[in-house]
Order: sequence, then structure tokens, then C-alpha cells
Amino acid sequence: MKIQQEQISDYNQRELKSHTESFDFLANRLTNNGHNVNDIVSNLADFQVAIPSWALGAGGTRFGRFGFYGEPSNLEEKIDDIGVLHSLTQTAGAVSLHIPWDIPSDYNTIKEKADALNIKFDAVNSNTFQDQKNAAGTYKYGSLSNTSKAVRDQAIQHNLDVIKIGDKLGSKALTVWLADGSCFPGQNNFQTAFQNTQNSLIDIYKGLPEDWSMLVEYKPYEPNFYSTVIQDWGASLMLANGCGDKAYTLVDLGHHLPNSNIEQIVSILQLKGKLGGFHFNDSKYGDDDLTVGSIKPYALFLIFNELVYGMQNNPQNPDLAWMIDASHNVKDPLEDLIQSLEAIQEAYAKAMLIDQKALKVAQLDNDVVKCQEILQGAYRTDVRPLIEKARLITGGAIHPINAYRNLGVRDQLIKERGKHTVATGL
Ligand SMILES: [Mn+2]
Repeated sequence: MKIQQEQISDYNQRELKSHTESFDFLANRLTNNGHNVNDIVSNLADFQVAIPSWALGAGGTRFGRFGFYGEPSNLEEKIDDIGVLHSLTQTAGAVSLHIPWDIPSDYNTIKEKADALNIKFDAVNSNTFQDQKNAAGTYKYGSLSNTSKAVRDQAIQHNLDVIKIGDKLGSKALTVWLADGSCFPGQNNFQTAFQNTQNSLIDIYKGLPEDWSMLVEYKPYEPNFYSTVIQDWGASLMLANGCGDKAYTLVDLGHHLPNSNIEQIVSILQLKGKLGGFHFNDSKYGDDDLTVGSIKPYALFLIFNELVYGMQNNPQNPDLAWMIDASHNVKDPLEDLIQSLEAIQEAYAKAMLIDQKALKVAQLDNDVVKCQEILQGAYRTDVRPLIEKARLITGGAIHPINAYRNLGVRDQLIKERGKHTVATGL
């Protein structure tokens, strides 16, 4: 399934009048308030978020999984789906592969397909949270932190293999998320587990190509329910610092205890030049993996405020690897991903409307009310016409969800793939 450019242009023609009216109105207002609308639209058009290769099928919980018709059953079809997302939104120009779920059988075919769809290979993800077929050692009691050297070596080798796979495709980063930890007090020696993890990460780090980076993700609980070895940003930062300049912390929105001040975490990590990657999702209770912006859009906006500030003021911090890390249990995964992409762009656009100069003055004056007025003034602006404009000028659809339904994409996928295909990895 490939969407043709004329299909999108035809669709846009029908929406153009209404878009132009709302865009002109907003652009005029923003320009009068001193904003450079062209810069904002062009930043939005440039912003690309990686789609993880495992997110194109239905997700599930430990209680079960309800499949979704027409799921991609191999990596080629997954790349096709990302192509659909990218042609509609022009924001999904990257894929983040999960190994071993998505090892290419033919590297050239996959690369050509991705190239033709304008999709890059972003960070590759290793998996030591499941045992692999025919593996000698088990990760039941940990991988990089395991008390057994043989198991640690197996997990290190897996990560080195993942780097090789990513290198063949043009990836430049390895993301490490560990399920390692303990379910019961006394099960683990915290210090030994941490030190084993540090040493294992150093061995992996040594295998990074020169222009690669390593992203260390953290999570406070689950699947281990008493402790995780890399439980928070502090542990991640210590491990990254213990490896070297090319190792960074990765923040996943869902990997925090309730009410953590995530915007403060990203801010300080950028100050220290150590924020390397960012995973988007949303949650109500824990790591719920819900659609981005569906529960706490204001929190997302505050996080983007810090991200934008960092991108503008922290040259010591690298460009970030952005990825959606959500699970699609009851929605069409492609529609869910479009909604997430739109929520990300919306938060980004609103953050760009914050008058940083005025905010600084208000902060220096300790004018707390004014500070809040500035933030909320930006947040309350309906920025959707700016996002529509960014899509329009890059060849995307003015309203991607409508276009997706209008073009009958899912029906077409079911026709091509059948009803009962199952995406790998879930
Ligand atoms: Mn994640």
C-alpha cells in the first residue's frame, strides 16, 4: 500500500479554503504579536519522530491481546506502514528497529524501500528482557546485571550484534532499556547489580562505531516490581558518565513515578549535555503507553517548553533521537500514531509561541502571575493551522486522520494482507 501524491493533493484541495482562512487569521495575529510565523512553520516541517518497528500492530497487556485486521507481518510491510504515516503527516521520517524482532532478511531491499519512502533508520533497540530461541543463558534474573558472567557476556554480545545490524542500515545510536531488577527485597545486591551493569555497558560502549551514541533508558518499576537496576535519570546519568562522552540518558515519558517533574529532568540533562533521546507516550497511572497528549497535554507542553529552550540555548547537548513509544491496544495503530504525531507537533508549536524574552524579564522581576500568563497564553492558542500549513508545504495531508479514512487505507491493507496477520514482536 502506497499513497500517491495526487491522492493527497486531491484531498487537500477540498480542505484548502477552510485551512487558508484559519491560517491567515492566526498568522496575522501571531505576526502582530512579534512572532516569525515562517520560522515556526519551517521548524514544524523539519521535526521528525521515529516510529518503532513494533508499534504498527495491535499491542496487548498481560491479560490478552486483541488483534487488528491488516497488520504488517514482516519488516517490509512495517516500513510500508510508516511510509503511509509519513506521506500523510510528513513527520514520521524515521524508523527505530527492535532487534531481534525485526532483523532484515535482505538489507539492500529494506534500505531501498526505506529510501524510496524517505525514511531513515534511527536508534536501534536491543532486547534482553526476553529469552531468545536457542540461547544458552536465561535473562530471568537479569541480563547486563546478572550474577552469572556467562549471561552478562551473552547480553553484551547481543548488544554488539544489534550495533552491527544498525550500522548496516545507517543507524547512529543504540538504545538500551533493561528489565533487570528484583521482585523481592533481598533478591539482589543493589551495588553488585549496578556495578555489573556499568561494566557490561562499558564493554558495549567500546564496540560503538566512532560516530555512534549509546542511549541509556531508565524505568522505576516493571517488569520487576521491587527494584530496577536503572530506576531513574540519576542512575542512567551515572552509568552514561561511567561509559563516556558518547553515552547519554534517554527519557521515556511513561517511565516515571506519578507526578515526577519530567520537564525539570529534561532541562537539567540538557544543561549537562546529557539528554540523548526522548520517548513519547502518555499515561494516567503508570507506564500506560497511551496516545501522546491524550491525558496530560499541558504536561507535554511544559516539557516541550524546556526542550525548545534547550535546543535554543544548550549547544552542549546533541540533537535528540525522538521516538513514539506507545502501545495500541484498542485503536487502529496507524490512526493512533497519527494522533500521537499531531499531539507532539501541537505541543512543539505551542512551546515555540512562548515569548522567552518576556518570560525572562518576568522571572527576573519575580512576577509570578506574568510568568504563568506567558506560558498559558501560548498554551491556549489553537496552533492547528500552523501544523496544517507545515504539512501542506511538505506534501502531507491537511487533516491526516480524515485523509487516512477518506482514502480507505485500512480497508486496502486488509485486502492486501488479510484479516488475521500478526505483527512480530508482540
Ligand atoms: Mn521507551
